[in-house]
This record gives sequence, C-alpha cells and structure tokens, in this order.
Amino acid sequence: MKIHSLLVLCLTTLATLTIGCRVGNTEHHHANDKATKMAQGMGDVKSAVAVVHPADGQKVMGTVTFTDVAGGVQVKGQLKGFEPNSKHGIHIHEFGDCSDTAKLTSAGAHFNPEGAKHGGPDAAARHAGDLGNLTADASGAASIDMTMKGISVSGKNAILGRSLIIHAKEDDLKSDPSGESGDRIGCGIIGMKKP
Ligand SMILES: [Cu+2]
Ligand SMILES: [Zn+2]
Repeated sequence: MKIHSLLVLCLTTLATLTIGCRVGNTEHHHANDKATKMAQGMGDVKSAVAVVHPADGQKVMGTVTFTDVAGGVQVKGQLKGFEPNSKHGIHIHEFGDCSDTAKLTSAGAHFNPEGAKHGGPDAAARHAGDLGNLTADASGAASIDMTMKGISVSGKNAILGRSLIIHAKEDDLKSDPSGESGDRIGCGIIGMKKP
C-alpha cells in the first residue's frame, strides 16, 4: 500500500509539473504568435492615405495616396490653398502626430531611418522622407505624382503611421536638416487606405 501511494504521488506530481509546463509554454507561444501576426498584418499593408489639414491660420488641404510599387512608393495626390504660383517643401516626418496645430512640431523631424543628410528626392544622399517641392499653379492648387525610392508603405523604412508635412517655403534640397523650407503649414497622418 505504501509503495502504491508513493507511486501515485509521484505520478500526480509529474503530471502536474508537465501540465504546468505545457500551460506555460502555450501561453508563451500565444504571445509570440500574436506579436508575429500583428507584425505580419502591418507588413501586409500596401496602400496608405494622408488627408492634409491646415495648421492654425493656414489654408492648405488635400489628399495624398501612397502605394507600394517596384522600387519604392508611388506618391500621388492633389492639394489646394496655396499662394498662386508658389513652391512648398513636402516631406514625410517621423511621427504621425499633427496634434500641435500651431507649429506641427509634434510630427518630429524628417523621416530619416538611414541617418542621412537632407537632400532632394533624386539626390544620392537624402532623408527617406524628402519628397522635394510642390508647385502651386495660378489657382493655388498643386499636384504630386512621383515614385519615392528607399521607403515602403509597411515594410522596410515603413511610412505607415508617420505624417506628411507641407511647408510655407520652397525646400532648397540641400540645407541640412530641413531644406530651409520654413513653417509647417499642413499635416496629414499616413494611415491605412480603404481598399
Ligand atoms: Cu518637412
Ligand atoms: Zn529632409
């Protein structure tokens, strides 16, 4: 009887330990799976949109779409509310935060994942977020349609969740860190586009 009881105790203990271990492992795996799926989910997003709103006292507004294409991201859109025949720096900034409606400092600096210096969209050395300039026509409207290298919507150097910023002045495409493009007059968060 005594040996039998001991055996049962041993088996019970072993079973408890094994189950405990399994539960621990299962929870661990669930947490990992969730993180992986979330990351994969974000990585699957191929198109995004930014609706640009004016900073306090400004007028610029419009919509710009971002679509993964071979070699980069196609950036396409229309904006209005500029002075006629004017030029304005346009960049992707690091944070999707337009909450500082006065100065838009909440958007942070130019998106610069490679630690480069500021440049134009075609320069060898440039911030990934350097889109160059918008040129407004006589009615104060401007359009953009270009392929940006070195970024993706949600893969390497992802722009999803960052912001698109429009400036008061022309970007000189060389002065580090911001091209001397002046105040930030418009901001749009780059979010998932409805398919
Ligand atoms: Cu900027
Ligand atoms: Zn820059």
